[in-house]
Amino acid sequence: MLLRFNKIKKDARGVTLVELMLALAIILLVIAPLVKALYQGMKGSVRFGDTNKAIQLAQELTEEIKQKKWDETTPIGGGATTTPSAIGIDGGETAGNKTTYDDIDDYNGLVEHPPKDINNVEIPNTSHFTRWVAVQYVNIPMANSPAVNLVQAVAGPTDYKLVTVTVTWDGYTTPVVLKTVVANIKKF
Ligand SMILES: [Ca+2]
Ligand SMILES: [Ca+2]
Repeated sequence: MLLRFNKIKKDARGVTLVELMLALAIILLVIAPLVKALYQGMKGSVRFGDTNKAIQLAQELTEEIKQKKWDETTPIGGGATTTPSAIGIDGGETAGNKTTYDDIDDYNGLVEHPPKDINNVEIPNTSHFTRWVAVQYVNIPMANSPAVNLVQAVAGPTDYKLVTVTVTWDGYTTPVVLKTVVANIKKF
């Protein structure tokens, strides 16, 4: 009887182990796609967050630039100038050091990786972002003009500067590009 009992017990354990293994296999089959979907969802969320952060970084730099003088030869906001300066930094200013910048087009050609605040201090948690700036003179044709493009790039000085801030980040697919036309407000 004792031998028979042991045999039955051994068989029962064997069946239980097989069932357990089958159950584990089924659980893995069910969980694996769920884990994969969850991982991809998290990756999507990160990309969405990066895009929002890139928009914020583009807006902040645009606002920083707009606070500067319209031109090296004008006050803040603009003013009469018969000889607008060339696009770019001017005498006594240092490329890449924004604390020396005092007019809009000083930012032309600026590349920030990582982005820096107005005091040229790195912005925390933005090490995987890069910002580029381009500034150029443009014309805005009159409303009745047949021109297809409302804003036209030109070589010579005008009363309008187009500021283009582009932001990219690790793993980006489409960069964030913010274009702003800043007019010279002639007060006198
Ligand atoms: Ca300047
Ligand atoms: Ca300048």
